[in-house]
Order: sequence, then C-alpha cells, then structure tokens
Amino acid sequence: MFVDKAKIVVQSGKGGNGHISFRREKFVPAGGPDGGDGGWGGSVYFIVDEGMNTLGDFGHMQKYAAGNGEDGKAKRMAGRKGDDLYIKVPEGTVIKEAESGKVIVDMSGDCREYCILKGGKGGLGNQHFATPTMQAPKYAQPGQPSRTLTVQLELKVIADVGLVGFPNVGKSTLLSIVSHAKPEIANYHFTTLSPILGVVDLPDARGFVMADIPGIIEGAAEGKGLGHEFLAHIERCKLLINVVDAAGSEGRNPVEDINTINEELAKYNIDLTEKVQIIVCNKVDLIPQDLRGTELDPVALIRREFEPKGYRIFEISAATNTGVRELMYYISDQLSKMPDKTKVYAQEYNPETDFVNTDDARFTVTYDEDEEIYVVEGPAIEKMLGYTNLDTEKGLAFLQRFIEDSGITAKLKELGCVEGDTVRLYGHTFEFYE
Ligand SMILES: Nc1nc2c(ncn2[C@@H]2O[C@H](COP(=O)(O)OP(=O)(O)OP(=O)(O)O)[C@@H](O)[C@H]2O)c(=O)[nH]1
Ligand SMILES: [Mg+2]
Repeated sequence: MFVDKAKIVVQSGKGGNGHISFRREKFVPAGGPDGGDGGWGGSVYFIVDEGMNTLGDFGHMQKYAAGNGEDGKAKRMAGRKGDDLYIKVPEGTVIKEAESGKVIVDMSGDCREYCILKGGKGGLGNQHFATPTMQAPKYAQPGQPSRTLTVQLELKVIADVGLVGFPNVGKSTLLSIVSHAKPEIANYHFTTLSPILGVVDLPDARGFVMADIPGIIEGAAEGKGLGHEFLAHIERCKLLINVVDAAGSEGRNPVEDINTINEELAKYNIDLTEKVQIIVCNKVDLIPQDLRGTELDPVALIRREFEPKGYRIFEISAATNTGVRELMYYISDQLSKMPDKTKVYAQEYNPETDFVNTDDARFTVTYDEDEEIYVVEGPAIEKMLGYTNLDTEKGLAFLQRFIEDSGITAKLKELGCVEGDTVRLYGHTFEFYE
C-alpha cells in the first residue's frame, strides 16, 4: 500500500566516556595519567534517495539509532567513533517534530542531506586533567548522552501541476496520454489509489511535472473516500487542473462537481484556492452531437458559470486525444510566467536549539572527601562548558551567571560550601565566592 506518512524515532549515538588509567612501566613507580578520550557518538542524517517514492518502508514508531562512541582506553588510546546513520527518504519528504507538528526540514530542492541529530561528544580521558597540584587525577569526562527525537515524515510530492476532480472523470487517462506514466485506468471509482507523477515533454516548450491523485469526493477534506491524505500532495503545485466529466455521464451535474471540488480544496487548505486553476471539460465525445454548440451544451453551461469568474476553460476528450495538445501548451506557457520556485517548507523547529531533554536540566553536586572539593556534574553544564571559553572574562562571567541561575550556587551552599572552598566542573577547578 502507498504510505505517505510515517512516525519514527531517531536516536543519536552517545559519546564514549573518557578513560581513567595510569601509565605502568617497569622501574617507573607512579606513571602519569594516560586515560584516552571517548569517541564521538554517531550522528543521524536524512538523505534523499531518488529511487524512492513512498514512505512504505518505515514501520510505525520504528527506531533508528546511530552507533555509540567507544570509551577511551589506557595508553592514551581514543575510543572509536560511533557509526553515523543515514536514513533514506523520497524527495519531497517534510520532516516534522512529532508532538508540535513543527517543520524541522523539507527534503526537497537543494536539501539532499540533513543532519537531524549530532552524535554526543566523547569525554576527555584523565590524561588531560593532570595539574601541578593534582598529578594523579582520578577524573575523566563522561561522554555526552545520546538524544532521542520522534519525527513525523510526510511525503508531499513535487509537481508543477496537480489534477483534481471527482473519481472516474478521466484524470489518469489524461496523464497517460501526455506522459510516459502508466497509471491504472478503469471505469470504476478510486482506480487511482496513490499519487502518480508524469513528466510532460513538449518538443518546443517548457516541460513540466504533472501529478495525478486519487479522486476527490464531497467530504474528502474530512477524510471521506480516500480522504484528505492526498490533498497534501497538491499543496506544492503551482497550478491545478480541475477535471470534470462534462457529459455528466454518471448522472451528476458538471457545474456542481466543479464547485464541490473547490469547496473541498478550500476546506482542506484555503491556500489551494489561491492557486491558478484551469477547468478541463473532459469526455466531450460523450456529449450528444445535437446538443453541442447549443445553449444546453453542458460545456456552454460551464463556460457561462465560470468564465465570468476568471477561469480558463478547455474542452477535451482524453479518450480520443482531442484538445489535449492545446491544453498542454497553455499550461506550459502559464508555468513559464510563474516564479520558478517550488514551495519549500521553512524550518520552525531546530533540533539543536529547540530540543529540551528533561534529563538535561539535572545536575548533581557532591563533596569528594579525599580531594576536599565539591564536584558539580550534569549534561547541561558539560554542554555549556563545551561552548564557553573560560580564558576570557566574558566566558567566566557567563559561567558565573549560569551557575547562579541554574541553582547550583544554592545547592553548594546547602552542602556547606563556603568562600574559598574548591569547586570542580568537568576538569575546571574554581574557588567558590559569592
Ligand atoms: N468516453 C470517454 N471516456 C473517457 C474519457 N476519459 C476517460 N474515460 C474513461 O473514464 C473511465 C475513468 O477514467 P480514469 O482515467 O481511470 O479516471 P480517473 O479520474 O483517473 O478516476 P479515479 O482514479 O478513480 O479517480 C475509464 O473507463 C476511461 O476509459 C473521455 O474523454 N471520453
Ligand atoms: Mg485515476
């Protein structure tokens, strides 16, 4: 079955922990620290795969995890980096943060690859923490934790033109005669079950991509018939073709059909009604000859109703390939007058900065009796130290504010820390003062 939505869980790799070890050599009684660094965790990427056209390979809530970084080892040996993970998606997949529905990235246009979660940084081994006063540091940095994000994938195909209309009006027939696409065509409703794209090549004019979607019926915007799922696919089209069975061969009224389709489009997304729309009266071969050209010709009724509203109307017979060529050249001409840009969904959620991991906010303050120092640890602190340059006054001021604001000062005082005591944050030691 064609699936154009999927919800999955992605997870970055944890950074490897730094290692604590001491050099052991013959005749050297107390070697220095030689614990190696942990490796970076693997990152998670999305990449466009031209060969894919559905999201059917994704299982519901399936988890996709990059590799963890390896812990550091003795003899200054660094841990191996975790394997990156590349998740293939079809072009036109919009990736959203599942809970808020906010767009993270639109895998279309120039965006062929996107790193959604960066792997955790590996921790530094104890080789980095020897100081003149602390020759045998029993401390190494832990690796940064892995991160998990639930994302909603939505495939919104990229076509210049979208065919809309009731079932059985001849949308697929039209696509099949103007492109190499081979949609199923049959005399029953909902023959087309998933969107199909066709490339329309014109020898001496600009070609374009046309999308055939399942038929729309009254209530489609609320999920009737094949539902609104497929209306998402025409959101990016620059131009819509409202195909109607002008002969009313199933006993329906063509004018009403055109209005119903427009009402459904408006209910689904009002932007759809703002697109240029061409009305195509199909199956004119089925209109009784004696009616053609008279006031009762259904095409005349359609013209009378919609031409004053600014619609361009074409009469065709897809079955006999009549009037189709003219229509295609008109579409091509209209497209060439429109801006070249396809709609690309802008980012509303950045996993790097908008991500809140509730675990992140936690910190611990402990007193190390051996070393007589207070030790502060927590992922947010580690992250902050990673991007703060403590050699500058600005950096130090930032750190102080952070310690104050996050409640660490209060916690230190609670444990009995007074001015002049030593506090350690991931390899940095400070003297406590207020
Ligand atoms: N007489 C006549 N029959 C046509 C014409 N165009 C399509 N048909 C027939 O109408 C029936 C439906 O055509 P499709 O192209 O499958 O219609 P569709 O709009 O894609 O239908 P769904 O996929 O169900 O939405 C088929 O039996 C076609 O052969 C036409 O111009 N004249
Ligand atoms: Mg069809």
